Amino acid sequence: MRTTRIAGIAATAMLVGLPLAAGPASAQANEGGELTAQLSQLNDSGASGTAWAKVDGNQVEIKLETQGLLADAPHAQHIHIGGQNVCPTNDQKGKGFEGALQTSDAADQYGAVKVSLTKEPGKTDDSAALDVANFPKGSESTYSRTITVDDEMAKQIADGDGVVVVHGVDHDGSGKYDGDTKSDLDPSLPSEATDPAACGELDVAQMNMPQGGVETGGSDTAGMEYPAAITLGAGALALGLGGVGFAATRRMKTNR
Ligand SMILES: [Cu+2]
Repeated sequence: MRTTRIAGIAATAMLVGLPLAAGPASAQANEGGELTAQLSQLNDSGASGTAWAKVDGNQVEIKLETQGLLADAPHAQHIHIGGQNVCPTNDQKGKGFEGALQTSDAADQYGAVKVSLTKEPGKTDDSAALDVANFPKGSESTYSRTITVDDEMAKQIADGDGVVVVHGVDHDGSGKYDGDTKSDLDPSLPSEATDPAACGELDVAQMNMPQGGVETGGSDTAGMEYPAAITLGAGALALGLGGVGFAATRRMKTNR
């Protein structure tokens, strides 16, 4: 029994070794420079969105579509970098109105503002983080701009460390930014104007991975495992590999 199990694990390692050696290497390099993000609501804002970015040298081309935001109000939007480079969850509480999450409450998760996604002619560095006049306004928007960043930021974004955060939440349903709670970013503003409404992690797009799969070549196993990894993502890949190990163990038992 023990021999069988060890043999099963060894077989799993062999099967796993091929796709893993090729997959992450090509993903980390992010040769295509493309990233995508699905934005989901924070603070029960009802907002959502999608983002796509392409890093080419020091140029970051970014498109961002948002829905479900407070109508007729400006919405600050940024690429944050730092912390754990992740989004908080919708139910996460903070120091704001009735426990609302304020921007700084989740700084250890998504880091600081690094790129301000303003429209022309707004500046795009962190000094423009609250450049209200140049951010998209309204419940939904389609934003597109190519922004120049420094080497470090370009690398971090390309590596998947960027987090897109859209701000502005009408907690009390009054239809505008108001209330007694002051913004943690600028005490002259109500906190509603700057509280985070939606968040999405910019992950390396998987589109160019099939080429890497072909390059490993030669093995039916790599050919089978690789498309599964692309379609289902890393989490499912881990589950799939567990299944392979189980199947291998079963098969060896049967063979005895
Ligand atoms: Cu932000």
